Amino acid sequence: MTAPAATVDGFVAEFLQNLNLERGVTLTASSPNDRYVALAYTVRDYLIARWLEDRRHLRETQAKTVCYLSAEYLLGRQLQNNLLATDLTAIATEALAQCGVDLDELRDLEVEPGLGNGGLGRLAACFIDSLATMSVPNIGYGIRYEYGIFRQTFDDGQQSEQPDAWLALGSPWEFPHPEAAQTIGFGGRTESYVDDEGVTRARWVPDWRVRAVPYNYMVPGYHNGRVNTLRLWSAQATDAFDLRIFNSGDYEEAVRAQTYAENISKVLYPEDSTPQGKELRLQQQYFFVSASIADFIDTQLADGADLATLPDKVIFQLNDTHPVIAVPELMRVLVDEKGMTWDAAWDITRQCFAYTCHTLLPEALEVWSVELMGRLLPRHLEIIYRINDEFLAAVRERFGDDEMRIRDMSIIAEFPERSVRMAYLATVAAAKVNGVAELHSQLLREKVLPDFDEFFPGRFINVTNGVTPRRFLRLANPDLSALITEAIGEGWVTDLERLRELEPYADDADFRSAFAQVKAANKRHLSDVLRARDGFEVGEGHMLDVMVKRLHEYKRQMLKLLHIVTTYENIVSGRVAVADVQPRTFLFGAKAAPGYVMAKRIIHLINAVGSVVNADPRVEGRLQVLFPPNYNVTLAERVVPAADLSEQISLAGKEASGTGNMKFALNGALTIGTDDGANVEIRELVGDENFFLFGMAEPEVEALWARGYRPSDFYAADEDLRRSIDLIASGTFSDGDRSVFEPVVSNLLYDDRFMVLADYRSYIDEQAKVDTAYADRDAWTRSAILNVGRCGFFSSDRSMRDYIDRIWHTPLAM
Ligand code: 9GP
Repeated sequence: MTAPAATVDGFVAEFLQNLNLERGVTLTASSPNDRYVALAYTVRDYLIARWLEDRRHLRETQAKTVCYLSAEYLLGRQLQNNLLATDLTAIATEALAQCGVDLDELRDLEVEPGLGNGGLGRLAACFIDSLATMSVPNIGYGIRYEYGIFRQTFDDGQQSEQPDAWLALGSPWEFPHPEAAQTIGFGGRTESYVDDEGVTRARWVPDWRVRAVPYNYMVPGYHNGRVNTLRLWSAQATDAFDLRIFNSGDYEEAVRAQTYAENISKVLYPEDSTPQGKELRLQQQYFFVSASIADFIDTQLADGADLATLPDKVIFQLNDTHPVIAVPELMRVLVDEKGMTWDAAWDITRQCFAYTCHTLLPEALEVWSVELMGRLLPRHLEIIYRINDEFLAAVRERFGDDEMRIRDMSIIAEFPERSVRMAYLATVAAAKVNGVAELHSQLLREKVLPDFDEFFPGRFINVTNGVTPRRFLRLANPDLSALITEAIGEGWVTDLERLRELEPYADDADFRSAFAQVKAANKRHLSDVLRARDGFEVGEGHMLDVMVKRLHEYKRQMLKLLHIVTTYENIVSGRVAVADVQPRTFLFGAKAAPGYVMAKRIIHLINAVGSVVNADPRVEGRLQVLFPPNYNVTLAERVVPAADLSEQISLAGKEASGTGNMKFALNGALTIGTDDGANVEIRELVGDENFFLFGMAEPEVEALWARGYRPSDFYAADEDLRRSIDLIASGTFSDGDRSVFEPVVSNLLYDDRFMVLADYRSYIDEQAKVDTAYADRDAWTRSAILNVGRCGFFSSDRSMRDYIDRIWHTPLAM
């Protein structure tokens, strides 16, 4: 099969044909959705030949493949990215114009697949983009949730959640393959039996099953003709299952069973960093990893391939604890289904997995109760027990009968209930365990898993996260991209370290002026988008101060809000002249997990403060608070290029890495941040003078906890803080009703787990420095250029090279 001619005429012909054949309409009778789908099919047509060829080649060469196992992929819109990858944007624009169709209008029709919560899922999407661009053999495996992350709306300033029906109009980017479905078992029991050779073996007899149907998505590399695959699994009832119940005459029960099975891939769990330990979630996890392992062995390995060589063929990268049930699953397949000895299977398994930990929050390290695991996956529980027994025997051999240590290192926890610690299981099984930023990896070794680090020297390493420059610079910020290309040539898009060549331009007044114009144009563009979307306007000439990320107490949106309230209070009480305040638009974007009550209260408070501030003539033209609902990848692509100031203000030691911080710096925003996650590395690279650092470092946080932290002491000692908290408590932002935000206030004064009050003074003082710095616009622009020039390290291409060198040892090209 060959691709259509990459010419305007070729594109027009293909587009019109797709309208006819795929949509059954003519151009004149077509709806916008028809045109969007036909366009998507046309772009696909240019990719398919390469895709088929790459898949054939991969099967033939049996090159070692990275199987990325991730419960989340936050992809963002596909159309523009695929046009960029195939270098078809100009041709498509012209071809559509000849048909009287506007490409931009069609682009805006696409509903992004929101199959992730935040940073973790977006990272997975950046990684598969980089692997394709670097021609590394890769299959991304995950779940095709029918409903992705909820759509957020505000009712009276309070979050409400609507289902995300991203598939309502179908998705032209997916290729369903029901014929390649896998059958996944659940429940039942295990039994032992004697095989033909007289060996006693174990087997699992599940009592219900679902079908896992793969949907393939193309993952094109940038301008290299390479197309990798993302394979997402959708759950369907098995025929056997339905028929059995149906034949018993219970039609309703058969329908119920079908719904039960299909529920598995129905909806993405909306908890970010704090999994809830729900049964359905374990079902989802096992469902997709079991299907993925079977798929790899059945369809990627050559017929009759020797499974002993599996580690030469694949590395399964575990994206957080969510897919860790893959470890006992591979053991089960090798021992129970393929007849290997336990030791041989364990030897293989240990080489086939690597584990990335993305958190430092203890509550985010998943545990599953033994009761649930035994009920849902009885054979896996047996396997986990045996892995644990052998591991603890090795620990005993090395350290003697140190019961305390044994208890601390056991994969099975005894309190508060017997449960399986998935991070421990992953650590025991993985060839390498990595954190996602230098500080995070260090804390992981020293604080979270120190016994394991001692026991497995060299197993723990760091790979600092990165972001794809294709989507977050080249696509999202076309004007800056053009300016960069004009200065240093094209190569930076796939070799981001080349941005270093921009450094001398920071001292070039013409370049600074052009750079500042791009920033101003991006702000106007954002303003246009927000006006159409939410009726908002970014203040003309304002500094755009942005905090966009999931709403979580550790990220400290509350601290940002206290800064806003302090600034406002200082003006309205007359202590600070309005003319002395740098005009700023504060922009928030944040979803809260639907069950996270405090996070939702904070959203309510941000909106409430915004309503009062935005309506107060005393600060008009000076302060503005915008909180567009439903922050997602599509909006991020508009916000990031427009920002002046990037807020990365988590309590030190809590944010594993952050990736938004990288996107902003690469787009020329200056960071105000704590010494946390990848902020540390950003500051090292851009230089102290181009970064606003504040707050306690992690050891100081620890020391304060150890001394005994009393937030009310900080409240009592700082007048600005007192006035700000009192203003919130007074009901000023809640029509005089003091009860509305009382829980937020009490939480700050009497609990404050994330030490907002302890870092308040330092934050306010640093914000004053931000104001002063912004007043010298030219010097600010210089710093912004240096941020761009020095952040090439944060390309996900570099992250992928680090994974290849330090963990995967896969070939760099097929
Ligand atoms: O919270 C981390 C975030 O700091 C990091 O950038 C991202 C990607 O590594 O992962 C997040 N972790 C989770 O969402 C759950 O562990």
